[in-house]
Amino acid sequence: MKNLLIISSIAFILITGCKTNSVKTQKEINVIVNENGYNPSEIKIPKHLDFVTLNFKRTTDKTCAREVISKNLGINKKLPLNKVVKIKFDIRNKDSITFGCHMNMMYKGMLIKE
Ligand SMILES: [Cu+2]
Repeated sequence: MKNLLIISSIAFILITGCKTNSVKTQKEINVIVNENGYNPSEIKIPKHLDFVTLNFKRTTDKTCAREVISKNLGINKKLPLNKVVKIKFDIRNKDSITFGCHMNMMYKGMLIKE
């Protein structure tokens, strides 16, 4: 019985340890999309993060940035007006990632590890 208690408390520590760890490796950032493109367009994230979720919200029709495309990551998502679109970026083994609209010239965004 005592052994079982010890084992279950070790398991508990391991599970909660993993949970804290996964929180540390993820982050959510809000990005507003308007006439000026993605705001912020340059997003700095701590080096130790593995994933970052950007919550995009397009707030105007007067923009060409109506989607988020990142070819390297195979991301291509439409941004409906005034709806939050969550996009998870896998940033493991990457220093930076760029994303943009379909033309990929006018509006650009960048994730930079530092
Ligand atoms: Cu565009």
